[in-house]
Amino acid sequence: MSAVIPECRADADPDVIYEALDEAGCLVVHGMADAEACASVRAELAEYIEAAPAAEDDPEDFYPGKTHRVIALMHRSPTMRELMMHPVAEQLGDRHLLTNCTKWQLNVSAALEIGPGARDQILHREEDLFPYFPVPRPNLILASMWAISDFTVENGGTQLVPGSHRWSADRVAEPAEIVRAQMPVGSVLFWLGGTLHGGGANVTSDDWRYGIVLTYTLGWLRQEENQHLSMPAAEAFALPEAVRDRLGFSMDYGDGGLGFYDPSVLVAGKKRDRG
Ligand SMILES: O=C(O)CCC(=O)C(=O)O
Repeated sequence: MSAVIPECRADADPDVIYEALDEAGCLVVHGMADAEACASVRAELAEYIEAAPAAEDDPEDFYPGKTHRVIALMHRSPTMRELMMHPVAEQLGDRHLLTNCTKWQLNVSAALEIGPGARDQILHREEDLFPYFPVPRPNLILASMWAISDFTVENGGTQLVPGSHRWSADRVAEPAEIVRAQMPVGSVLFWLGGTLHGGGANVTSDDWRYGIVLTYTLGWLRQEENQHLSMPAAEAFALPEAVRDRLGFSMDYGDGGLGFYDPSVLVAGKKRDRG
């Protein structure tokens, strides 16, 4: 039997959405962003994408060549900040991550534009960042990929191995167990931190496949992308509290005060800026 990524609409029952994701380890949700929002994201990030180098050769590396990569998206794209707070993403984060923390936070924000000639990325698990936990690991990460262009089998649609979030570390995916995400612009692919996946090859199309990756992690883990350096503190503290929390500018109150700070330092910083 060939592998399948389940699909649903953003207005489906939240329990049905979570159960589909939990069961397969991946899920495409349609109708998450309208065409106007996707065009705004493109416009806001255009100068950074144009400036991002896409290696011409294709090294035997974790990251394939012929791909534009841009990070710090919460600083660079106000529209992406709004999309980050989409109720479906919030509900999935709560259901998946609050099992192991009291606050969850953005882990990585990256625009990935895969160009003609790019090869398949090596399959990996987002949670491989935390090798100290044995596989299958407890819930540590939720990942999402927002389609800013159509994703097809030909143009680099993300490779996924449904069900692999429950596999042991030594099981290797057979070709028939790997499926490529196909979705129209405005849909979002969600996958769990334990699900094997990787960028897709783009060897038969002339398109640049454009997706925005937002991954999330537990409030008490270190963020893979240092959000405190990707977003100036003064800017973070001008954002609504819920957004700032999602960026990780708050404490995880579990059994203590991880991430405590003195707000008067921020005020002092502002005074210094004013000269
Ligand atoms: O581009 C994709 O579809 C997935 C990218 C990915 O998994 C990565 O860059 O680690």
